[in-house]
Amino acid sequence: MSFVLLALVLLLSVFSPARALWPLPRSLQTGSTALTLSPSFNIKLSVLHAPSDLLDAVARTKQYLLNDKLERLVVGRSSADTAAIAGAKTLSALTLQLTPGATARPITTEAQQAPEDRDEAYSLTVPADGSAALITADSTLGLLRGLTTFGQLWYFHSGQLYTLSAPVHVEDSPAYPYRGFMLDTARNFFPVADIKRTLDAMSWVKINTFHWHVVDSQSFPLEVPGFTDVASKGAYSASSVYTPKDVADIVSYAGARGIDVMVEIDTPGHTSVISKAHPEHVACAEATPWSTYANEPPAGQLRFTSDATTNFTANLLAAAAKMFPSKLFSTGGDELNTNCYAADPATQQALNASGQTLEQALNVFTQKTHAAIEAAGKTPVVWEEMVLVHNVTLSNETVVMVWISSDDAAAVAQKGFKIVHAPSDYFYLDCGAGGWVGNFPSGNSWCEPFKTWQKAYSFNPLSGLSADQAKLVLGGQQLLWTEQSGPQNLDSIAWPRAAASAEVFWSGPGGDDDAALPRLHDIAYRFVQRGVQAIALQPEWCALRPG
Ligand code: CP6
Repeated sequence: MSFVLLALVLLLSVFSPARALWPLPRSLQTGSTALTLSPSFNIKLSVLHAPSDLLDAVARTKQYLLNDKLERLVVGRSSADTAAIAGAKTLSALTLQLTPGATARPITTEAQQAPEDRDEAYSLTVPADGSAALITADSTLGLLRGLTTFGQLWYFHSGQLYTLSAPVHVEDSPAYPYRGFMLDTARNFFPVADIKRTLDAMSWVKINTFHWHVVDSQSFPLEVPGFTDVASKGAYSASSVYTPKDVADIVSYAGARGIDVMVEIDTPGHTSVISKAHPEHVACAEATPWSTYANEPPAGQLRFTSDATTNFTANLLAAAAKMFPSKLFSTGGDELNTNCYAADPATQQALNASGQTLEQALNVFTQKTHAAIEAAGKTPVVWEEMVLVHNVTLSNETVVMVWISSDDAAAVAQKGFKIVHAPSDYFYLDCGAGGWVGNFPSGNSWCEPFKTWQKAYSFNPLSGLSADQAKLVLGGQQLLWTEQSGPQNLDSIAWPRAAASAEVFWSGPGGDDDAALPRLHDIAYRFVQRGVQAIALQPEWCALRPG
């Protein structure tokens, strides 16, 4: 019995050094020597012409170290550890070094490359003897990821920051190049400050893509130059609008945190609100009952059989694309309702005149809108229906988001498209639309079962895929649809749950829930310290153990 206990304690002391790290580095070696962080601790840049966003990241890291105060040891308990800290060596410097020959480009520039081109690898060494710690990387983005890990190593006790696991050596790089988080700002509006706070939280768990589902049928809060009437007539209010200045602010805030902003202008479905400014481009906006013509109210879809509407859409997308430096741009393509077009005289007339089927017309529309995206130097991203339901012709480069079921990934990969996993059965944070009674969401049918962090954490990106299909997986993301969410519950519905996929796609799948919980608890604690109201996953008591 006491042997089992001893074995358990030994096991805990082997695994506990990683308790505060999220996502878990891909290679981690730790010792068992105590080390404290000097009050005059300094981060030195051994980087020629360090870009300002790297300097800012250094300043933020220092701020977090001073601020987090993550307590694991309680005064009067764990006297051996307290004594070890009292007698520990002190770390007074961390050096950041770019690999010789590498250029110090802004983190923002590195982050805004195509997913496969981003270099997020770094190594981190924290010696046990108090000599300077070191982060090395080939890119400033890698240095940022290293800083994020460094900031997770430290606990707080009696006025001091310490680790009990020196020396530390980390060799790290992500398993997948796309690790995202999606926010819908159309069902309910989120002020810029909420989005920035979310970007901070994303960066703390090394999420690198903000999929911004900015507009939908209910509201159009994006002010697109040349198309300002769509937002002025389609936003919920004059203040519920993202101006080009707001967008630039969000994009640069994200970039400095190693995050690319991929915008989605969902077409041709989910576009009812465009009818406010351009009724001629929207079919069935007034059709009743809405439930025959759309999955949620209000019904209304772009008249893609019309040349004028196709040109309008291509120009709108091109203008929106100019606002975002990302290489990715989502044109949506989900949940198209064919009843709407069957009931639309203008669409039927156009089809009769051209001799096309609806599917052929959709193909032409998609070619033209995607050509506009490609002319802007970007790769189109679509929801899975474009491939599995409509079978439109898409460039091989197109990225397909699998959402209806995780089981659909193989069918998409079979067609040779790159995949982002966004499955509703694992990764939906919200309740979606639920059912509807009249014009109001009713019940939370889509929430059932609620997707726990454990559910998201159990996702295997390669499940059901052949070796060739597996190569097409770019990564994945959790998603927050906001029919029943708003700024008030943003933090608590998203965090720390959305950290689950961040680890799956950085560290790889197969993590054990019991081993993950203390680490997730610790990162959630830091979130709260830094102003993101992540929810508790366990009684605080559980964390107040030595380790
Ligand atoms: N809006 C848009 C939505 C959803 C999708 N697209 C959605 C569908 C089902 C559930 C949740 C959300 N609300 N534009 C699907 C990609 Cl359960």
